[in-house]
Amino acid sequence: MPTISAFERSPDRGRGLARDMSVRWALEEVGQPYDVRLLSFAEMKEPAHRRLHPFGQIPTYEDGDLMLFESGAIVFHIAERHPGLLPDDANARARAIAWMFAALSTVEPPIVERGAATLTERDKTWYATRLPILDDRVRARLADLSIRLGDADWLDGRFSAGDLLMVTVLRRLNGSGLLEDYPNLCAYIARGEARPAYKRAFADQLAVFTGKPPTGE
Ligand code: GTB
Repeated sequence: MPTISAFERSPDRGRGLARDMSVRWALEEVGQPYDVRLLSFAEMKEPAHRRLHPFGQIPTYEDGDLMLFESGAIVFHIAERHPGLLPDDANARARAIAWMFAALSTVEPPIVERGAATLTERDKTWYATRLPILDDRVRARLADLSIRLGDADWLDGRFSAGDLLMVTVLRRLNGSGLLEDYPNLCAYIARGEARPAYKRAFADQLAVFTGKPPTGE
């Protein structure tokens, strides 16, 4: 049974924004049970954890003699080892993998940069000027993604690991007010969140924060 690592006390109060969420969701989608090692911020920086994660972060993934870090690599590994998250057809599989990269390396960076600014630069003189610039960079990605998605349920045929990562990334914009201009993206996120596997993963990570047993499906 694999073991993943997660925050003992997530700064998002269990709202599914920490990066163990995509790993939990992927494991739930493929029906793979897993253990969780909860870590304090101090424990993440200790040598024992740095052996698993060179940057002293979560999530990590251990299965037998395999140790992995980077949520995208972990989701990819899970998707490769189990049916359900990547198509069998070679070309469709390659396209789904492209969407995984698109989520993490094209759509997420401006979202992370905006999020970091809202957390750390609110009191700076430049914040009022900089925020609209960061918003526009996010909007540019959302606009293109919205056009590509159109009225489809998922990005390329059936739900894939590409959708799993894209929905996880887009959720980081909840509360920003930026998603609301793209109703099809809001519906896309809602479709992801409605999946039973997502609900189980969300309930499990929320239960870590509340200390109460999960109440999801
Ligand atoms: N690229 C890596 C991956 O995808 O696995 C990034 C891993 C990462 O950023 N991990 C964060 C971490 O361990 C937790 S998820 N941070 C501690 C540190 O670096 O010392 C990032 C995160 C944290 C909190 C929220 N939140 O509260 O909303 C959202 C996302």
